[in-house]
Amino acid sequence: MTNASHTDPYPHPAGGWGSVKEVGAALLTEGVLFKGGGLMLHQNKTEGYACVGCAWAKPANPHPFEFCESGAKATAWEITSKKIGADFFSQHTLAELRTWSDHELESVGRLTVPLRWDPASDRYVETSWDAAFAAIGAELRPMAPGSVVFYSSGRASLETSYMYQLAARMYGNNNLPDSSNMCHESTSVALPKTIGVPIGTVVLDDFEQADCIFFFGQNVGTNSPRMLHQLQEARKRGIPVITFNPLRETGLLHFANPQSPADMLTPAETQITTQYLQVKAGGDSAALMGLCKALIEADDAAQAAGNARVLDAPFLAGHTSGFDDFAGAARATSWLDIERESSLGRADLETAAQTYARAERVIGIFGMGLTQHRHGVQNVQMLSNFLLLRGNIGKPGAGICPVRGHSNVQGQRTVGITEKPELAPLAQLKKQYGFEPPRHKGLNTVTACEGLLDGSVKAFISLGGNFLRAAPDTDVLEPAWGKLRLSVQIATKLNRSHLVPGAVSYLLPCLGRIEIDRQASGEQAVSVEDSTGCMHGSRGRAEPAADTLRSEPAIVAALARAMLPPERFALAPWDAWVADYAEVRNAIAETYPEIFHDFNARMWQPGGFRRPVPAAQRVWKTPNGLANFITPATLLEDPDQASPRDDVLRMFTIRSDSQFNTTIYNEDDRFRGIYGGRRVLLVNAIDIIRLGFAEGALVDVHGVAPDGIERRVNGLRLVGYDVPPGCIAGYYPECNPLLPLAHHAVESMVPAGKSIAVRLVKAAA
Ligand SMILES: Nc1nc2c(c(=O)[nH]1)N[C@H]1C(S)=C(S)[C@@H](COP(=O)(O)OP(=O)(O)OC[C@H]3O[C@@H](n4cnc5c(=O)[nH]c(N)nc54)[C@H](O)[C@@H]3O)O[C@H]1N2
Ligand SMILES: Nc1nc2c(c(=O)[nH]1)N[C@H]1C(S)=C(S)[C@@H](COP(=O)(O)OP(=O)(O)OC[C@H]3O[C@@H](n4cnc5c(=O)[nH]c(N)nc54)[C@H](O)[C@@H]3O)O[C@H]1N2
Ligand SMILES: [Mo]
Repeated sequence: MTNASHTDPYPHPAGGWGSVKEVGAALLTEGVLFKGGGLMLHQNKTEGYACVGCAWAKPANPHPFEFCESGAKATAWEITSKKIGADFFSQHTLAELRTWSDHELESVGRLTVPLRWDPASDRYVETSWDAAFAAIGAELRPMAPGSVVFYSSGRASLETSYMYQLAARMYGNNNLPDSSNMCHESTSVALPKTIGVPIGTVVLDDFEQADCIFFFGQNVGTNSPRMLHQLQEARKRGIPVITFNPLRETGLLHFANPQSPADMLTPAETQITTQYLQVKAGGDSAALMGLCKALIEADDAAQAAGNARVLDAPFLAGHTSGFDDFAGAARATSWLDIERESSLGRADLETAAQTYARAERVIGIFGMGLTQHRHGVQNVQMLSNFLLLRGNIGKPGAGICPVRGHSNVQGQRTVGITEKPELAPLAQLKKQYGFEPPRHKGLNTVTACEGLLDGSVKAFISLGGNFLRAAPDTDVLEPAWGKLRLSVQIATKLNRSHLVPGAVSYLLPCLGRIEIDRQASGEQAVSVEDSTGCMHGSRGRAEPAADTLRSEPAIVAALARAMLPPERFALAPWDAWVADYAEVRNAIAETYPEIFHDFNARMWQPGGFRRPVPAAQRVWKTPNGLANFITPATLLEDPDQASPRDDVLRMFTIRSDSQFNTTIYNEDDRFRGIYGGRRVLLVNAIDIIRLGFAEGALVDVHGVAPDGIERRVNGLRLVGYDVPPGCIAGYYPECNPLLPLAHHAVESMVPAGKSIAVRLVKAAA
């Protein structure tokens, strides 16, 4: 990796010709155009395959090209014609591969054969599937169930995920952390308390009826670009979009639809955001409190003057609880505190509040900018409070819209991937399979890391993902990982987590979702749940990278056979499931009839079939049967880390438009105008001078945490950037060594990657 980067502001809209060029380049480099001409036409289509990129909703009437630049890159990356087998590994030791960058590792192509780590030569050597499972089973059978972790990244299908959670529970634990633990877990913890569902209430149709949109901490142009179609349509109707983000993100500023000839031939681009508020990282609770205060005080004034109410009084009276407390807190909060904590001005917040008050149907969209904070749960609840004030939940054109990350991360939770036993249908599993599911709390991402550090976790099974790079405290965790007795990695591409072996380590290559999956009953389909709670079928269309690959359901079933006592394994029809995934769907429907009845028939419904979301009908599945206002505990981002020292900066970690999480397609960040290197920090010019540096200087970044552990990332280059003073941005995963494991959201335990306390030090020569 290099830090010989340069910057070049990106003057163009998101989408547009730049996007078309990038899509072509991505397909070409990976040799995809030659592999199957019409493949991309099947992306996100009924009877086609669901994109392996983000989880944004797939419309019932898709565009001919229902994909975006990011999705095309993800597709090209998965079905690349590059591949590696045993030869590759005979040439490289793990020690050598550990010196490669994330980009270099994945770009060698698809894994094709099952591999066993040979400690004597420090190389992966080819093994047979049978030998691999025999050895893995021999390790797992005698282990204490509590010492084994079953991680999953949010890409695996509903079918695979259901089988995986059942295998883990039959093995004897609820140790099912998933990528959601680092992502939208704050949402899943926040919303059941406020509106009684763990997911959003908005569907695509709502975008057509909304008359105002509020956007918090989500980078739509890069991370869910297909949503730009809904936003563009909404903007063409003239509705206001108000954005809260410390960075002025290209996709949130303007968009040219690469699928519209008119947009491409004329310079006409759509302005997306009508009011852009560059909130300080971690300042959203304060900003939202400002909005709520403005609305509540305007309502007080309207009542005093006998004018029409500003708030939706009948809704507040008939549907909610906790309003008086919350309103009292809002009135009591000073504008001084709000302005200081959000770094936004009162006048701007009042303007935004007025726009909100004029609208009848408001959607609140959010992403990692709210969830990955010490007060991530509270941030989400503040957005919910704000929407409830005018009854903007549970009516058409309005609602709360968390934008999920991985393409099936929401669905995994729906079919039982959770470490929280109370969220899994344990009684039903007991009835359906005749075993006693474990009732104790399992490990989440943070507690699994703690277990790795204290040695209580002895085996780590990864269904996809790149845990070592995605998790916090990289430099602390990596050495601990080496103490594992067993590491089993099920993956499509080589990554860092595969290169830090335990005593016994296997790397098992699987089919991707875009590939044709042939089993005994013929070609199989799988299913996923999108961000709006709609379930879609997905059928692979590309020839597999190798005929030695196995599907994820087949691997999970073989794992179950290897690790479970035979009589326990016999309690579920694993072999029949692998032969025909429709049988897994029947089992899912039996476990969750309300959501998945007639699963096989409904999965190809255009636009997907939606799971019941009672809050969308104003039925509140909360303990008191009402929607709850929750008064925030504090507006300070992190009282624990409050430091009087003014050389401590608040770092937020970001993704570029050339990455999917830890998968780095290339080193450019076109939309932000950063080229040729990710080892940079985006810093306000005033801070650069104030701290005695010059633009372009190399710095070492030191973590500032009360635990006394030295955390560092060395040799980052300072780039003067339009970011609020006191905040700096750096790339994930490169900056993860600076993120302390203990610095995570209250209640949800999502690592607080959007506010890391750091100091900059002149780079050691
Ligand atoms: N192409 C592509 N698509 C992806 C991914 C990818 O890596 N690449 N990842 C997928 C996954 S798993 C996820 S979870 C999603 C992530 O998608 P997002 O939710 O968009 O997450 P991030 O890119 O981490 O950053 C979100 C935005 O929050 C802003 N931000 C940072 N701190 C704050 C804050 O304190 N307040 C506010 N208001 N804003 C803040 C940042 O400037 C950035 O614009 O995308 C998914 N889709
Ligand atoms: N500092 C900081 N840290 C963060 C974040 C942040 O914003 N800042 N974001 C967090 C978030 S939101 C998330 S979701 C996590 C992501 O954490 P993970 O989900 O663990 O990581 P990914 O980078 O998505 O995983 C990529 C790997 O998945 C494997 N893979 C790809 N497709 C498949 C497939 O079809 N099957 C299988 N079995 N394997 C496959 C490939 O081998 C690839 O190398 O990171 C979190 N970490
Ligand atoms: Mo995510």
